[in-house]
Amino acid sequence: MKFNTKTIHGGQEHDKAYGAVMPPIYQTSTYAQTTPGGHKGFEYSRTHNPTRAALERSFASLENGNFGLAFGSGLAAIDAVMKLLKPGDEVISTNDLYGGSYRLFTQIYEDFGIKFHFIGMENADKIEDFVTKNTKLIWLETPTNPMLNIIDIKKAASIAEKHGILLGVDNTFATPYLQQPLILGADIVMHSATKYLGGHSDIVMGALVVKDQELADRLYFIQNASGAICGPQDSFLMLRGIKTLHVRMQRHCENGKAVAEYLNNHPKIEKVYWPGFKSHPNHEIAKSQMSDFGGMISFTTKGNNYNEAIKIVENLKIFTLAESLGGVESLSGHPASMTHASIPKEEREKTGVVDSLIRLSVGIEDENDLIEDLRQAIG
Ligand code: P1T
Repeated sequence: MKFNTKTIHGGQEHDKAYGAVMPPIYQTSTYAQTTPGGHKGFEYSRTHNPTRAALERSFASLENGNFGLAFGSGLAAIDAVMKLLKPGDEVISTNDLYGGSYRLFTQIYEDFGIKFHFIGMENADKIEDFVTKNTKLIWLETPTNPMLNIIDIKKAASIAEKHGILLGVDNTFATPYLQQPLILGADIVMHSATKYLGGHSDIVMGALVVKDQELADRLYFIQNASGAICGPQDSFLMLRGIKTLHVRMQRHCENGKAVAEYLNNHPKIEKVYWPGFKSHPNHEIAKSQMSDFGGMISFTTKGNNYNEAIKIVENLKIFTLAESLGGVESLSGHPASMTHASIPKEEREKTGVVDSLIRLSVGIEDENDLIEDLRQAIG
């Protein structure tokens, strides 16, 4: 089945009772048993729910995995991956990553005795320099949030395989429409499904997909034992959102290109971060592992002035100033004071998250309206 068919049919079957084309919302916490253990495969909705199960099959199908897991948020999904680890274990992570992931790693899991190495992975060979006998996980985002760095997944996977380490890829920015990490050798693919998968800024949810049965069993155990699941109503909405993922992503990419090129030619703009530019340091890797370049763009203004950046995001009218990304509507954000505020200033500035950095999630509105909005806001 091709990707554009999988978004609609992947892992789905018509409802057995009435033939409903969409899976029913099984709004139930529990299931009748005829005798203890005498049930139809469902006992309690933390463990299993038929609507969530339909969504988990869809996730698995989109990412070419065998097993999908849905969680109450993207961070709950990452949290489940971290629970695979034990005190003394080490993780090598991208140094440019979502501020909430960094906060989870440094303010919760470091206290539990996990050691994190945050490194620039633009040259993925560097990962190997940090491998020790305790390294259990390589964790990367590509493209990264918010600097749009590109990391060579295949190379990271070969290092992980050589040393018997798990490779987890946060595929939130790319989506499986653009990039399929399991095919490139990753063991775990993760999504903040809140973003492009849901696509309508109305659900908070996380996803994991894996190929390996034993790894899946450990993660299902954690999902049930820790309980950070999502409900049936949200599962239904997520399935509905996924059905248009391919169509939305195509437009996100077209509009993203138009906006990136407009900004790149603007005299007040210092630098535009977007993997579609030939000048992007890892453009060739982006071209080889992604089918297009997406709708996420970051940029800085000349002079790196905090007040000027704030004024631009305040002036934008169609781009809404808000946390999050990946919805049909365009959003702007100021990472240093919003999504990445939990990363200390010296740390975030090392990766490029300076005071004038603005992040755009380019939506699927008319591209001319978006460019006109930027023109009036930047001045
Ligand atoms: O918000 P939540 O669904 O828990 O997902 C966390 C998360 C994980 N990974 C990446 C790459 C993310 O971008 C996010 C959430 N990011 C934002 C809210 C944001 O505006 O960047």
